[in-house]
Amino acid sequence: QEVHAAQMERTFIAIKPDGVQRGLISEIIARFERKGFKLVAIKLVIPTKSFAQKHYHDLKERPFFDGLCDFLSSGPVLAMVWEGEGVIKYGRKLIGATDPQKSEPGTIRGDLAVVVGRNIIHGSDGPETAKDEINLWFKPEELTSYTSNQEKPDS
Ligand code: 3AN
Repeated sequence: QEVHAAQMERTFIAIKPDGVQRGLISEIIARFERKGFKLVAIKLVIPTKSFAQKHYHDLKERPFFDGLCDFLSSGPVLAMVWEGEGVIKYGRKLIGATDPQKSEPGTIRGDLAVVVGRNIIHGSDGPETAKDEINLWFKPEELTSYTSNQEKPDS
């Protein structure tokens, strides 16, 4: 029978310079992999400040905007696209609340971060921002399409 959807849900996830610098890449990727989400794009980039401003444009009125953009452009960011049923919302759940003082133990920020200005990871907050952020960070040809083992019904 036909089981494929038109386009499986995708989200943009980035490990920010503090997470990369602290050596948390494998720890964070492991959590998304073990959950069963599928990595469809990944690259390490140092964004320019103007690129960071585009990424965070929704926050431009906030007092921390300038410092936040300086920080995002201060070193390598691991940009990724993850795919799977419910990945946008559940990805946020894996990440935990924005302020690491409020994120639950067991979440990435709850287990690995202490302050909001250094909360190590970004995840899209909804379907529209996911689409915009994927388009901002990746060219269409950088997004791969394949079937992972976990998706094969008889494996
Ligand atoms: P989230 O990353 O959980 O979606 P947003 O979109 O409200 O949270 O904030 C984006 C980023 O801005 C956060 N990851 C954090 O690095 C930074 N940020 C948010 N609130 C503050 C704050 N009060 N002071 C400093 N930085 C903040």
